[in-house]
Amino acid sequence: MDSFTNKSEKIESNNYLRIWSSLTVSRKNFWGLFNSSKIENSWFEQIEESLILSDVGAQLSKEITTDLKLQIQKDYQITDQNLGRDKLLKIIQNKLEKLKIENNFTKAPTIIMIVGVNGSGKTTSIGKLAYFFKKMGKKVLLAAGDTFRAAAQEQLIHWGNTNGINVIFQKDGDPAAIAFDSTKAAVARKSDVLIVDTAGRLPTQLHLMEELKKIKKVISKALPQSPHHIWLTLDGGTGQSVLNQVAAFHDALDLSGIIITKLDGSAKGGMLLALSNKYKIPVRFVGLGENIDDLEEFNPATSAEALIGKKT
Ligand SMILES: Nc1nc2c(ncn2[C@@H]2O[C@H](COP(=O)(O)OP(=O)(O)O)[C@@H](O)[C@H]2O)c(=O)[nH]1
Ligand SMILES: [Mg+2]
Repeated sequence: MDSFTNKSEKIESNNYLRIWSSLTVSRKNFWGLFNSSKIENSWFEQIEESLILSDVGAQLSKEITTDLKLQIQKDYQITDQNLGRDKLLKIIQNKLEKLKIENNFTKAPTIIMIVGVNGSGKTTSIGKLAYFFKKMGKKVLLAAGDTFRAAAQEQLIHWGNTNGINVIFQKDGDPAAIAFDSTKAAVARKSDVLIVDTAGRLPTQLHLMEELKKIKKVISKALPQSPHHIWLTLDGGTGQSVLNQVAAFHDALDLSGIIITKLDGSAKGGMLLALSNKYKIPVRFVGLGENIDDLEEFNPATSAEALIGKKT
């Protein structure tokens, strides 16, 4: 029992450190705002500005700041910025909690389709997810459904080889046919999880959005009630414009999850708040680098703290 507790605590703190080190750019915006023993009116303006600079969006930044101000005015105990920070943290955390869901993949096979714009991290995330599921003891199968670029299939085959996982691909194949065959194969081979890669596309490319709907449909023909999940990858550095991507993909496909990638780069993370304000689509995972284990399940408390910084 003891060794188990120690181990899980260690994992928890590792996760914490990784998310913490990822959002430095956002945190910098809040530097020096939690030191003073007095809260002046200008402090609220600075908080609002820092939220905007962290990609939270102008309107939501205003709402959060107004809420913060009201709460602080009501609570006479709060006199210094450090206590004000605690209130801000709670407001942010509460919003992020709306994006959290317990990942639960008990159906076998669970079919997961990954969609998103070019370069948003679909194939890389699939590689990391394969590793994640394999570590859980699950039998994983991958489908190289990005037939648009030959290199994309090779990239997935590489990820498969790294993990000792089978990848289904067809040279010059049709993505819907690959998705159909892979789903049948996942059933026949008694796989626990099948992850289907797709070619990147812009939501404005309507014929390509139709193609995704077709892929979804043929998967359901191969196995009724599937795909069980359709997840959208979003580049964490994209800022506010991700909302348009979410709207279009959700409209077409009824998403059941989002993966925010590249939070380790210059991403500010504020778009998480923007998402929580507008959608009820859970953030399943966050990508924190290019290595196979650079993927974490989304954690609202850790992310909130990483966004604004620790107590001073
Ligand atoms: N730093 C970093 N790079 C990432 C992450 N996820 C993907 N990438 C990189 O982003 C680029 C595009 O990724 P890819 O998976 O090919 O995108 P796709 O076109 O959506 O399949 C590649 O160079 C990846 O290595 C991440 O979480 N962090
Ligand atoms: Mg790809």
